[in-house]
This record gives sequence, C-alpha cells and structure tokens, in this order.
Amino acid sequence: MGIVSPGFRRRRRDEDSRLPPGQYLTEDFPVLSAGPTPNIPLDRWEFVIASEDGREYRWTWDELLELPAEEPTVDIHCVTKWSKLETTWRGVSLDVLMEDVETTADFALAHSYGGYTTNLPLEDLLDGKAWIVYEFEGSELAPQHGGPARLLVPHLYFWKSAKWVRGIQLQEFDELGFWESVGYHDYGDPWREQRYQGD
Ligand SMILES: Nc1nc2c(c(=O)[nH]1)N[C@H]1C(S)=C(S)[C@@H](COP(=O)(O)O)O[C@H]1N2
Ligand SMILES: [Mo]
Repeated sequence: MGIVSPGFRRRRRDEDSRLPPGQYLTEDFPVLSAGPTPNIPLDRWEFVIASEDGREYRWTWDELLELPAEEPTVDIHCVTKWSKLETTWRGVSLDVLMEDVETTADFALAHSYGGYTTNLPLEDLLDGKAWIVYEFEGSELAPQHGGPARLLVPHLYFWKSAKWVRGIQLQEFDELGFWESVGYHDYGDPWREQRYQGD
C-alpha cells in the first residue's frame, strides 16, 4: 500500500521515541496559568539573580536584549500530559547570565511577576540547559505564554519553566516552589515520569 509513505513512517517512529512515558503529542499550544496574566511594562521590567550571600545581579529589558542570544529548538512536556516537539525560542542562556555571579549554592528558586515560584537544582539551569526567552516561533512571546520573558528549562516538566520570570534566588537549601509544595515532584524529570512527590 502506498498510502503511508516510508518517510511518514520514519517520522512517526522518531516522534514516538521523543515522547516521554504517558505523554501525547499536541500541535496546539495550551495555556496553563495558576493566576491572572500580569502586565509588566518593559520600562519597569527587570531580571535579578540574587546569590545566597545577598548579592544581586540585575538586568533591565534593554540590557537583556543586548546580551548574546540563542535560538534553541526543543521539545516541551507538560505534566498534564501534552508534549510539543521542536518548539523554537529566542533568548539568553542562563550560562551567560550566571557568568559573573559568584556562588556556591546548589539550588535555585525562580520567582515570577505575579508570585509564582518553582525550584530546581542550580546545575539544571547551567551548561546549555536553560534560557530566559522572549520570542517563540519568531514572534515576541505572547503575554499568556509568559511574555515579556519566561524561563525555559525543557528537560524538566514545563511547570519548571516559570512564565513572567523576574528573578532567580540562589540558595544552599532546596525550597519548594508553588506546585512542588502542593504535591508535584521536587525535580520533575519527564523521562522518569516524576509527576508527583514519591514518583
Ligand atoms: N508564572 C507562572 N509560570 C508558569 C505557570 C504559572 O501558572 N505561572 N504554569 C506552569 C505550567 S504548569 C506549565 S505547563 C507552563 C505552561 O506554559 P504555557 O501556558 O505557555 O503553555 O507554564 C508553567 N509556568
Ligand atoms: Mo503544567
């Protein structure tokens, strides 16, 4: 039968192998927000990394845009079971932002405008694994998806990718974020299906 081309079959197999356990593919981009979408004027926007000893490293919106940008194409996986393959973003690697930050902290707590928080080990933000992104598929990041800027940590469930990110607190201890403190997994590796505490 010539209905399904070999190329299509090959692509389907490739897609299946990129889907973590329990996930399904979606072409849409669902919006998942625990509260209202905050409105952040760009002239008042800032991003702050605070180290465990109280030092603060700040960037204005213009300063963020001046930093070298990358365009990661990554698969994203929401704990509500949708996955989206090959999403393209533009933003600044956390490696660039962390370059001059002096720290011996092991943990990070990301804070958002609007009050959302999420925790992760600092090493999961480094070595090309995380970005502060301000474009999605070639357009400025829509407010409902976290614009003006969000954290993107695609190797963990998408709740770790804090929308409307305003800063990262570095600390020596692991402090649970918003979803983590109500039973979601502390780490959230989609490949190990770490959805809830105890998984
Ligand atoms: N500030 C903030 N960031 C957030 C959330 C949120 O409610 N508030 N939801 C998280 C969850 S559970 C998911 S799945 C993704 C959803 O991002 P999207 O709405 O762009 O799909 O954002 C994450 N980041
Ligand atoms: Mo989610």
